[in-house]
Amino acid sequence: MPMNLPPNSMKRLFIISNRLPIQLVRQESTVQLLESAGGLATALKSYLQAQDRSSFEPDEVVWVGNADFSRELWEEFQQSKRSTGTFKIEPLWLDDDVNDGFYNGLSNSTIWPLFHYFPSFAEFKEPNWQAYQQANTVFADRLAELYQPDDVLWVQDYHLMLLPAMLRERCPEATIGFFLHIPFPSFEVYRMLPNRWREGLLQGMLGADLIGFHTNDYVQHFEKSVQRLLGIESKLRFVQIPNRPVRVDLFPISIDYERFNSSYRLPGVMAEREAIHQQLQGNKLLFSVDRLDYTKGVLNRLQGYEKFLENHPEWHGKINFVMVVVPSRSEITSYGERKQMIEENIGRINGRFATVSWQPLVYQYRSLSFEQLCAYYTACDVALITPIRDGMNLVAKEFIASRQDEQGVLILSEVAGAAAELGEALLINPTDRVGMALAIEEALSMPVKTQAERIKRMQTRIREYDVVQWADDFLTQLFNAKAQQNQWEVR
Ligand code: GDG
Repeated sequence: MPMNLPPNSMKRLFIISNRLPIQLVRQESTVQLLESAGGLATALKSYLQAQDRSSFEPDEVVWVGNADFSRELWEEFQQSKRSTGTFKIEPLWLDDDVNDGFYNGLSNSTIWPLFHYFPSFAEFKEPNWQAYQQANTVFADRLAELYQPDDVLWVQDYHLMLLPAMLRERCPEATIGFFLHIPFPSFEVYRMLPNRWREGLLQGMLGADLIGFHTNDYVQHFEKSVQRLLGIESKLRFVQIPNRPVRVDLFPISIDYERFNSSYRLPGVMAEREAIHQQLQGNKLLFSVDRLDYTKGVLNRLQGYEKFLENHPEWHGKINFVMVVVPSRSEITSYGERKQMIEENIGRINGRFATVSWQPLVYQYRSLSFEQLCAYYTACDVALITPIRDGMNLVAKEFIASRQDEQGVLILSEVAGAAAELGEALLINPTDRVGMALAIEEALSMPVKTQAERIKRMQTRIREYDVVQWADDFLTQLFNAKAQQNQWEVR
């Protein structure tokens, strides 16, 4: 695709997300820097770490987001003159009550459930909408202070949907991109938001020059909502705002393929894998890892596995399912309740099938190190990834990339964004327990040659469109969209 501006015309790249990708914690007398988990942080950090492969060379990358640490800790860290890595950090601090209404409230108890097709979990509380507006305004005001011509502002995700328009108001000439990491739901679901909110969020996003989604479906759902609620048509992927058409397109997010693929031979990963194999004593291994979230389909997965055990007594004693659930959003009631339900179901299934020498389910409620994660990806026979909805799902791509041995089978929900690219996986409907049980059986009996053929095809696709390609594609289109708008104005 031709570039209308030279790639290095970007002065600074601002990545703007709700949370920063790092945490600071005090350990004894020093301040330690820890990495934050989660899809958005993993993807963008991977991009920044692999920036030597990118065609964009900003003078500086600045990550703006809410701090999980105090101002005092930040000052102490700065005084120690230690670096935060390949990018600078610009922390923000929201008042506690604003943060609660914004983060736990509107972001995670309204937009998150609704956009993942859980309308019955969605709350519609006016104070939360106010807090959401206030939080977005704090971001906008700070960015307006920092902004200089030729900076690029890349706003991330559903917490900051109002921000692009607020930035446009404060910095009219700015180059602004917006990327949504979660699904954009169908119009019939989106319209369930109160009128001012649903129109406000769309107007907010339309402050950007380019709006990116993971899949074609999400793009179409967005265009339809803009047309039905704002009466603005789209043509050839441009929302036709007078004088400033806004580009919308799909950019399926990806991973650092090489990092996962080469992890296969890391000494730490090899040692962990060996330890797992010894514990398995020849048994087959099913593996899953997700944040604790009702969208990830953990309960359905348990029920599918239970059905499999029920239908296949011949597999009893010969298979283990390691299910890792990573703590997340524990302040929100629906998340705590879900944890209890998951643990009750695990207890029930183990109680139903376990013997003195065999436990069908091994549950770990914690996060794994990178080495442990890759060891499980490469030790398992089947990865079970069964979200009820998922914007993309990076775990699916990481599992495929890490299989340098070209073995293993991916069972993947058809409503994860990743399903659009990973058609060689065994695609299942996450609500269909019988279908899931059949897929487990099919996966366990798949010939190694077929496994290799499928994995190789998926690996080629992920390698060709890795996270660097994803970000470069987005930034290239952002510059093109801006240039096209400028031509439009001249006309
Ligand atoms: C959102 C969207 C979209 C998880 N557990 C551990 C661990 N992880 C890492 C995985 C992966 C990331 O966290 C999770 O990414 P997902 O994409 O699967 O899910 P979300 O956090 O919900 O991400 C999602 C994504 O944004 C990007 O746009 O794909 O649809 O919901 O990278 O590896 N990493 C380690 N230990 C763990 O225990 N080291």
